[in-house]
Amino acid sequence: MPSKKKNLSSYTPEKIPDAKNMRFGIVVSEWNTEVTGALLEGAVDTLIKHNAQRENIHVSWVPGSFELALGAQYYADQNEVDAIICLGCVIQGETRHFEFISQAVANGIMDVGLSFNIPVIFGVLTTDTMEQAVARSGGEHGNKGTEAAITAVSMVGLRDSLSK
Ligand code: DLZ
Repeated sequence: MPSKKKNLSSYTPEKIPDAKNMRFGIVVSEWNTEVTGALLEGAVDTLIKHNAQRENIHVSWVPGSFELALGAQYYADQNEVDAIICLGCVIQGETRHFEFISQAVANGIMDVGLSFNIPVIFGVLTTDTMEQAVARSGGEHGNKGTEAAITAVSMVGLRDSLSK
């Protein structure tokens, strides 16, 4: 378990590849928009910080996290982006909905990435409470959107370095 003060988004910017020529699709869930909007802001800010061009960052909203994988597949199918970032927030409720959605989203996102051979990043918070989600979307534990963006840039960088 991370300590209360640990910022999970800490990283060394110099180690991240330059994203100037990279193209990104971001799929965001409308459920818990106050959280997913903050994840989106963290992701976009981070991509731009690493030199991605604003016109190369495409954002699409889907109704809920369950739809993230299909949204990602639409992007992958068009073959016009180098990486896809999925952002969502699933909060534990009183029923088993949480487990079904979380598992399905994780599996679906993994499937799209492996099927299309493109990085599809799992930027989905799965928390017990809204407070935990807020702490991880620009609060004391950082921003999972930032982490997702860094992962996307790193994976495209890895692809490029291996294809040289
Ligand atoms: C239905 C539902 C519930 C109960 N909770 C969440 C949630 O916490 N986070 C989220 O992103 N989406 C939730 N959804 C909506 C589902 O993801 C999906 O949009 C619907 O089941 C329709 O397929």
